[in-house]
Amino acid sequence: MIGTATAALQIEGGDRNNNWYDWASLPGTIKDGTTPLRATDHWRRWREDTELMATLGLQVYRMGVEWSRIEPRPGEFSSEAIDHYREEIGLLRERGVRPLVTLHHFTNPSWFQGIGEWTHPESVNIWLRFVRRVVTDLGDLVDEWVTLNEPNVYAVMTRLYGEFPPGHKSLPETIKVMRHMAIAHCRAYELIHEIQPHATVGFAHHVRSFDPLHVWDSPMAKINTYLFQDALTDAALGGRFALVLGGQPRQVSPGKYYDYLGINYYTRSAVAGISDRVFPGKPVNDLGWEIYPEGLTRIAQDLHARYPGPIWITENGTADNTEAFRSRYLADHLRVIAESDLPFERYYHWCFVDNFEWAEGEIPRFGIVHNDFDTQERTIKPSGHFLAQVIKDRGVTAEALAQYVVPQRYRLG
Ligand code: IFM
Repeated sequence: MIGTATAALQIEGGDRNNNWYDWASLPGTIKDGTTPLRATDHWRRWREDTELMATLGLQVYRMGVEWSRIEPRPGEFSSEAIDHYREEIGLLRERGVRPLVTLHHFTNPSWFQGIGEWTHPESVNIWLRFVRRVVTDLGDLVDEWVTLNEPNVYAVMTRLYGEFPPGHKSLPETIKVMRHMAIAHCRAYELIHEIQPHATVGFAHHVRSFDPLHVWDSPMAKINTYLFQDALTDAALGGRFALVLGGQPRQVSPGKYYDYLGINYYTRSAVAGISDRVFPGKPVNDLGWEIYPEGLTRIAQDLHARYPGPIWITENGTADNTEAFRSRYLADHLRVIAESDLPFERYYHWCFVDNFEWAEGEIPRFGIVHNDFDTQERTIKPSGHFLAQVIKDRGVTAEALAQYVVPQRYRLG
């Protein structure tokens, strides 16, 4: 099944109650000086967007619910926010688009941020209270869940590189955040199944290929792979916490904590000593990320060998502001999936409408639908028409290839 993915804060607009609104108000934090207050105004335009998804024939949609809207003050839940999401999800279902709901995607209510967010000793329980509420209140409409989005990216960007709020640079804090989030995932997996035994639950893991730039960089590439993603894989999927993540927590026993393997795949890194680079002369997107479709199946193969299960590509997409290569990118990634004998079940393209891309602001465009941020007018891009055609034809026909893909070229880095 094919569709698109997104996150609440990146599209909704209008919410002043979360850490990204606060962060974006500080000078120099967002490249183009924009804030998520505008985004794509999806909070008011969700009907129009949903109808557009249905027009394109999208089969599945991964969306987020915004914690700061649902629990604006600790322990106080907003029935208006819940009702809003119920209406939106209801319309998706009516239009035949199956929802997959993410329970945490990079953002926190300001009050949670204020107490130290995921470094706080009670952070897991505090978030689980929210999870319980959402799953209880939406459970008659949704039974597919992503607990957390990219805990490794969250930990590294908030606490190591300092590019996401609170902008700290501390290795012990990075580890603490990753540990707490891995515990949170395992506990949420159990909790959701307790409330909804038939639920399908996983987390969206940001994984990439780390390949050595020179032969002598091989050990470092292995170390990066382990520290950035594999230690987290073992903790969150298998409940096994290595010493680098602080050892086995009391609250989690080794076991199976996934119903699908959620993979967010974008690129590979060329590891050179302690730096992360890009292989020279390879196709790159507007942000300079290498376009390397084979990495997707390499990663999936490796993950599946250790943790067998159905594979859901919970994100895959590219920054392409001029629509120079997005259809080719789509075709190349769908091809490696189609040619693989791994159990790929879902493909969620990132993203539907161009949106607010965190510290990059509104600059990079990842959407299959163009957004004019001033007027909020949506226009389907050629890649949107291409994806719709692929869904309709249940594959890439020679005609679609000739029309959308053949004329496109990648830029080389
Ligand atoms: O926009 C992000 C998303 O929020 C998380 N995964 C990567 C995307 C593109 O950078």
